[in-house]
Amino acid sequence: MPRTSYAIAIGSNRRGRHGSPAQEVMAAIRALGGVTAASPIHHTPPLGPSKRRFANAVTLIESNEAPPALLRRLKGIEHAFGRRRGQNWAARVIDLDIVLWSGGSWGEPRLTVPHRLFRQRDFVLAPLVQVAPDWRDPVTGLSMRQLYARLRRKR
Ligand code: A4P
Ligand code: MG
Repeated sequence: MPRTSYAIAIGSNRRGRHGSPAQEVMAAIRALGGVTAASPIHHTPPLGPSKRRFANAVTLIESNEAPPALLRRLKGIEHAFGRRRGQNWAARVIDLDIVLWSGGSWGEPRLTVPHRLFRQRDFVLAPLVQVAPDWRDPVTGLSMRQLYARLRRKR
C-alpha cells in the first residue's frame, strides 16, 4: 500500500497509567507514530450514559497500512493502554477511531471509513477542523470546515 494519511480521533475519560485523560491522549498520540499534525486537547461533556468528561483530540498520521491493518494496530494500542472489552460506552482509558482515510471510503461491517458518526459529533469535528479544515468528506463532498459549520447551525 503506498503511503496514505489518516485522521484519527482519540478520546479518554478515565485515568490510566499515564495519568489523567489528557495525559492518556498525549501518550496515545506518541504511541501512534507517523504523526504529521495534532489538535489541541478539547475537554468535552460526555455524549451518552457515561458521566465523566472526556479529553478529545484528532491527529493526522502517515502510514503504509491499509485500513484493516491500521484498525488492528489501534486495537493493540487500546489494549496496551488498559482498555478492556465490555467497556463500550462506559468510561474508557482510550478510544481510537479511524475518521478519514486519504484513499477515500472503506466499507465493511466491522470497519467503516469515514467513521459513521463523525459528522454529528462536535467532539470529533471541533479538533478535526483545526488540523484538516480543507479535507473533503468523500461521502458528502463537504470539507471539514463546511461539516463543522453545518453541525454548529443545527445547535
Ligand atoms: N469500527 C467500525 N468502523 C470503525 C472506525 N472507523 N474506526 C468498529 C474504529 N473502529 C471502527 O468500536 C467498536 C467497533 O467499531 C470496533 O471494534 C470496530 O470493529 P470500539 O472502539 O471497540 O467501541 P466504542 O468506541 O465504544 O464503540 P463506538 O460505537 O465507536 O462508540 P463511540 O460511538 O465511539 O462512542 N463523548 C465525548 N464527549 N467524547 C468521546 O470521545 N466517545 C464515546 C464512544 C461516547 N461519548 C463520547 C465519546
Ligand atoms: Mg472506538
